[in-house]
Amino acid sequence: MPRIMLIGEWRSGKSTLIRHLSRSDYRPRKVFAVDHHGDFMNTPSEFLENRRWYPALITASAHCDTLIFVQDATRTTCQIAPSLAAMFNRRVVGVITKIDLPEASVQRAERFLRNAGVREMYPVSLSTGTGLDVLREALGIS
Ligand SMILES: Nc1nc2c(ncn2[C@@H]2O[C@H](COP(=O)(O)OP(=O)(O)OP(=O)(O)O)[C@@H](O)[C@H]2O)c(=O)[nH]1
Ligand SMILES: [Mg+2]
Repeated sequence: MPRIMLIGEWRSGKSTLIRHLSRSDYRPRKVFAVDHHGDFMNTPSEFLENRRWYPALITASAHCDTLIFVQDATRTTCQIAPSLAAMFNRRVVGVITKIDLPEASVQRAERFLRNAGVREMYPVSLSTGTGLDVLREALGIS
């Protein structure tokens, strides 16, 4: 299984996504640091929201095969910097969460992720499970 690092804004669904993909009861430590859980690495949203933490993201990504940029489909703004994906010499996958909510727009989330340099995207609902099988297959997770 590939080592996977998750990056995303506050409340975008990073911890919930790790719980689903790892099929375990992941409870993140509430500390301002990269959090390891099996083959998953969770990152604090502050690392994305403030550019002074980018070096921390780049250092942590050295141990990963794949990065997931998590984008909440209900958000009307995006804090992922333009072309951020290009900063990592890794496969970057976009996961669009909360597509079950009425205010969600997959199209808008796709636009945000494209702007961040992401080409490969998977819309999911972590509430209903929609899209999770396709995502697992794309990531090579059983
Ligand atoms: N309806 C719905 N709720 C979701 C979905 N994904 C996540 N949530 C909810 O969104 C909230 C935030 O999810 P988290 O997994 O804690 O998000 P996070 O990115 O880890 O948040 P921080 O660690 O605080 O940055 C939780 O209440 C989740 O249950 C989804 O696809 N649909
Ligand atoms: Mg979390």
